[in-house]
Amino acid sequence: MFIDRAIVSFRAGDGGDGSHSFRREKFIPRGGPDGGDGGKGGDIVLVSSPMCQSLTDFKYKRQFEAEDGGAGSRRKCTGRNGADIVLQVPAGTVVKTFPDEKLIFDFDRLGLEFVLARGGKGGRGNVHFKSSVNQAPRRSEKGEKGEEIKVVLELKLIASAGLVGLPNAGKSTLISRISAARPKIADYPFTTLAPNLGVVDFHGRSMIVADIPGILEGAHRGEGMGLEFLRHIERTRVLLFVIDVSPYAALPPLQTFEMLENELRQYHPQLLQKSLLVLANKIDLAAEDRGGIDALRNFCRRRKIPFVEISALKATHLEKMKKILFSFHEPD
Ligand SMILES: Nc1nc2c(ncn2[C@@H]2O[C@H](COP(=O)(O)OP(=O)(O)OP(=O)(O)O)[C@@H](O)[C@H]2O)c(=O)[nH]1
Ligand SMILES: [Mg+2]
Repeated sequence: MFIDRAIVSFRAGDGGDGSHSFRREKFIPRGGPDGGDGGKGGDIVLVSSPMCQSLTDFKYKRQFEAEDGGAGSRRKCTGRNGADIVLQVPAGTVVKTFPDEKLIFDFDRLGLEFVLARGGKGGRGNVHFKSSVNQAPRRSEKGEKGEEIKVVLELKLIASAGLVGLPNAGKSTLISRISAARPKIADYPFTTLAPNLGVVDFHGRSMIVADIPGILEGAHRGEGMGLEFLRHIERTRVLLFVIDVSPYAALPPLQTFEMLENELRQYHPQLLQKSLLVLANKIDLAAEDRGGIDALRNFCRRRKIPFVEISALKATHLEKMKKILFSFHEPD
């Protein structure tokens, strides 16, 4: 199962208590204080790792506790430090407070490390409290409490371009033609239930394209799979609208475009400020009457949106499409 959102509680370890003990040895009558310090509690650390692709692990375990520090003991022995817990998250994970969802940390690339909850400091043992006026301090400190926090982990895939379209438009077919991704493809809606990423190469350059589940009219009200998956294309630079222009499509091409645009607007108007590229797909099936396709083409011309007729299935005009796609994409 692909999990891209989880609510998880973390508790760092408490610091160990300081000790108050006194040196007791046969020939040293008043040996003085020798109570050691408590150890530090373990931290909870998150790391963005290439080994981790989704937040699935947090579906099954929603509570993590790092180890407490050990108590100090006699002969100035410091307690053991509690072990840290280091958890892997995929690059693209954002950490937000629960329940108000304020941003705490953004793992926007691989290899980042963030201490989410700090272990408590160990308490000081009574050796530290000896002074000229108090040779036998009975005082020692308690260990500090470890931090506790409940957060929302949310995955926003890191892709440069996203495929947007009605169910069955041919998005997965397209990504399977332009990258090594092999998503499930079938002649029914909602074949894709989780996003797929593909790396697309073009003359020595490459970019990541996300194939996401199809969007229906009313998705912003929860129709179909809703708009949840649009979160994955929030960060892309380019949106590719894949529009079925065959006679078997659910809606005429221009109407499809308008519906998709409207759903995106409802989700987040800023999505529409990205570069757009309209792909009229399934031209291999296009009818003699091209009225619908021409209406969409003319509309795109007026709006200055690049428009390419393709057949994902037959791999027609995909080079032309890639050329435009890469013209939007400046190397990071
Ligand atoms: N003739 C023709 N059929 C196509 C073309 N592209 C996709 N198809 C077919 O359309 C159907 C749906 O293709 P998918 O790639 O699964 O569509 P999708 O947009 O990923 O669908 P969802 O995952 O359900 O949103 C499949 O039967 C494909 O073979 C094309 O260019 N020409
Ligand atoms: Mg699909």
